[in-house]
Amino acid sequence: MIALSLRMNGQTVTINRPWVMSIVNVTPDSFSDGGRYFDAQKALSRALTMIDDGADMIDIGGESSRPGAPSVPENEELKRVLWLTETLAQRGIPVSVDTVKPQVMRAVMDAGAAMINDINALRAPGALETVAAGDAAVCLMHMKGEPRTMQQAPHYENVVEEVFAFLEERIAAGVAAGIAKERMVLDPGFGFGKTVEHNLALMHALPQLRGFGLPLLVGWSRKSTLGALTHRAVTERLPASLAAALAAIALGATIIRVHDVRETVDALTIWRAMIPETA
Ligand code: 7PM
Repeated sequence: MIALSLRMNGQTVTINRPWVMSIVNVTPDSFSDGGRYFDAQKALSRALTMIDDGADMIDIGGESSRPGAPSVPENEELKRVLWLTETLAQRGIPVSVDTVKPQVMRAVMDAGAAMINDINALRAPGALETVAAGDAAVCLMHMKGEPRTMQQAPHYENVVEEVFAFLEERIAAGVAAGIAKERMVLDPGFGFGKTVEHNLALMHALPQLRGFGLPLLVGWSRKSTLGALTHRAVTERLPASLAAALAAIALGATIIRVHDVRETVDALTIWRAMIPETA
């Protein structure tokens, strides 16, 4: 693959092979068994297992972006993500935090987060300034509408043009606020206000998205488009998720966001051994 670089916390890292970002949700519905202390320890041990399995980065989320999910107050979201961010960062593990809230962004950057993963692309008031004042990398993701209602009949004249124009505008807004392009990662936001057809059109356009010259992050893991194409329930979507991850890499994605780290790392290892020029 063509190497790209990314600046995170003052260090420019060269990305010369696909990175696996692994999902750790610290929301109440992602734990079935009780108290906060136990939850935190469980999340930590999950994250450490994922690093053992070959994850390059851990993406911590404290607010579900599931359609219809209640929004989480700032202090509650912070309570969920801050300790884990700090604990992993102290061990030298690159941490990304999935949040749209400036106060959460500031606190996790102070705790050592390497990336802010914002499904809202820094559109919240104060988000641009907050990221500009820190030095974490930032993922700018496209979303049409808001999580609660985004899957209710999303419509585009031309989904590819619209997503490109959106990302171009968010890059410009970031640069104007003082965020260096070298800190940015782009994401078309599969499933965020998009039908199956929209998602596939965007997937086919990934090679063009590389034209921005920035690393691309993609998340296909277990998503409903994979369910629609395979007629599989969410718990049965691992094969589809692996195929989607490899396809995204072959089309130019740099970072893939996944639930199933071991399986994805194995699939990538074989892909890279066999078709090295595509990954
Ligand atoms: C419901 C809807 C539950 C969507 C969970 C999700 C992405 C992300 C998510 C992505 C980036 C999921 C998503 N997806 N961040 N956060 N890119 N950058 O399926 O595709 O994990 S949450």
